[in-house]
Amino acid sequence: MYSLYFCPGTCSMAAHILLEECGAEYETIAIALGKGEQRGEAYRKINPHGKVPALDVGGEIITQNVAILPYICRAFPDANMAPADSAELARCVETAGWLTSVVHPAFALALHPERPGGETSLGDDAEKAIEDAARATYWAAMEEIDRRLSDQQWMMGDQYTFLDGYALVFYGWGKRINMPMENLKSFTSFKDRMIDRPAVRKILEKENSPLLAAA
Ligand SMILES: N[C@@H](CCC(=O)N[C@@H](CS)C(=O)NCC(=O)O)C(=O)O
Repeated sequence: MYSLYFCPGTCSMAAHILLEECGAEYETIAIALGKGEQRGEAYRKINPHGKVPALDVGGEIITQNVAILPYICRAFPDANMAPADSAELARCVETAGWLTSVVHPAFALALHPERPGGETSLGDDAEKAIEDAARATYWAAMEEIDRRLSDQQWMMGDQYTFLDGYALVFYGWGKRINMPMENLKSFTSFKDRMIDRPAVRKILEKENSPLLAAA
């Protein structure tokens, strides 16, 4: 039995989708990020870094999407959610690493350009410059994913993998920061294919995702 600490609409959706795709037995524990629950004493005992997702596997806590997603795939080999070939697996993790280390931080800065200043306001001009740079980085990443999907149906080609649920998170975030995601035809078709998958739809419904309203 797995317990997933998550918050709707955040990057924890990738693990949520994957558990469902794998047919895992799991429960979910919602952490109210908007109320700061991730910084509270109780959740710090689960993840001292105060972030979702965290996956509890019989008392062993795993954090970070790049660790959680391959871990789940390995626990459910029959679900075939990770490439069997070592080089292909490395490519898959490579893209997950890029999403987590480049694209995710760009989204966070686009949404909260004031955060680098901490307690001290950086001023409107500096915050605007941070926001503009973050949005440019994010949009370039969305275009890169769109190009990648132009001649393949899934992020890794013919095989549907853990990377697909993770990529969907970023499509949703692009909409959230008012980017013209529908102009990215291949990425948008991918989003539609994802929504057609029963496991994905179930999680989007459970997380009350705006992606369904837009579909
Ligand atoms: N690199 C981490 C990032 C985790 C992360 O930043 N999660 C966000 C939600 S998308 C979070 O918990 N934010 C709460 C906060 O920063 O206070 C991963 O991929 O698991």
